[in-house]
Amino acid sequence: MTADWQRTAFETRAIHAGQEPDPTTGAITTPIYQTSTFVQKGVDELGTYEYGRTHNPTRTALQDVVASLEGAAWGLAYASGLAGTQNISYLLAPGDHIVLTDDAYGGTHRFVAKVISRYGIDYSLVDMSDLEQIRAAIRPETRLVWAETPTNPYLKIVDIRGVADLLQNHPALLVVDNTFASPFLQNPLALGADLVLHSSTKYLGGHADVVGGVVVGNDPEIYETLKFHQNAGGAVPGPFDCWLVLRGIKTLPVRMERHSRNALAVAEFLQGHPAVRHVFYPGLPGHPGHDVAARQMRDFSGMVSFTVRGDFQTAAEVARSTRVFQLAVSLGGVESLIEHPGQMTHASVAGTEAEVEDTLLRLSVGIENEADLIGDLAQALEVLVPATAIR
Ligand code: P1T
Repeated sequence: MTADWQRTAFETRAIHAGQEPDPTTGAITTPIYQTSTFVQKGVDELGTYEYGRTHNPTRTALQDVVASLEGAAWGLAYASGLAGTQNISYLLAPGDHIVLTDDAYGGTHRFVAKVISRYGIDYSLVDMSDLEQIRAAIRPETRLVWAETPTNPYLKIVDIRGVADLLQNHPALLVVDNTFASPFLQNPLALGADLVLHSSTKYLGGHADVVGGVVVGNDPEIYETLKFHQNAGGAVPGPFDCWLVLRGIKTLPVRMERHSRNALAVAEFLQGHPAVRHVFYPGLPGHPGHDVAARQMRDFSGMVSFTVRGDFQTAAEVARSTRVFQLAVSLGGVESLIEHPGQMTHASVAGTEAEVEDTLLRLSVGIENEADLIGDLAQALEVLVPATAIR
């Protein structure tokens, strides 16, 4: 007997939804169906599965659990977050227009500005923490409004319900990249979004050992279009990668609680430090998006950005000097990371209107001991920032 998982709480669904014991062996853990093809009953009689690009049972389990956690009717898993973004772009046609957050992951900006713009799709970048700017940017031919919240790397907050209300009488779809929040902290569909994208490389996977993406939604026609193009294009995840994300998701709630707690402590520490100019963390009461975040998120997640007093060299020196925080792109794993967006994750936006400050550093605060994390930042800031830079 199994429970009706949809009636259970998030923590229970994270472990069980889409993951019934294996029907042939009773294995409690969803098997890695490492197979490229599935035997048919006859030439015109398929089983449930047919070919590994089209679908795979381990992938189905992953799609079902993320859909359940986001309150969605369906989910599709991809080879990366950007493969999911690319798949969504197939909903567009030449002449269409996108409104994109001016503070998106650099790869998302690059995909819109340097790839699909070549196929007759125009775009506007706006500060989506300001609903008026979104309203002003929407055109009759706008077909996608693409939000991230919190944004990457400035942790701006977009009022998801506010944007959905703006689009009520407009055919544009609202896509929310929910990577920085994870489904444990924020469910955009419940706030009026049409599609939710995750880079499952981040919090869903949670252990910096897999690259993947997931898109969820409710509209069956959009599902059919995306599914068709995914199969036609082929950017699908392998069964083992799906399994890694499935395993990560089981601990998502406990990890997100610790990420959020550690990040708040780190943000409070940085805020009081003389070598730090500004701290960006929506959990701080002084953050301009704090009230909206408190309304639409369960907690504030593990991403913290800050600018240092000084110049690029000062920031680079701090990034080189941490010992617990490892210098690397990506985020959302159990281990803490530090990076310089201007040179690393957002290097592709240099020279565009989306450029970031060169004194900006971004932290993915992991689930290590809080005092170790703060001690590490303290030694990097206090020992390595030249005294002359602290003014
Ligand atoms: O790397 P990939 O799985 O393709 O996901 C792309 C992506 C999409 N959305 C957001 C908000 C992201 O942060 C990313 C990837 N970001 C990083 C690698 C980074 O360090 O910011």
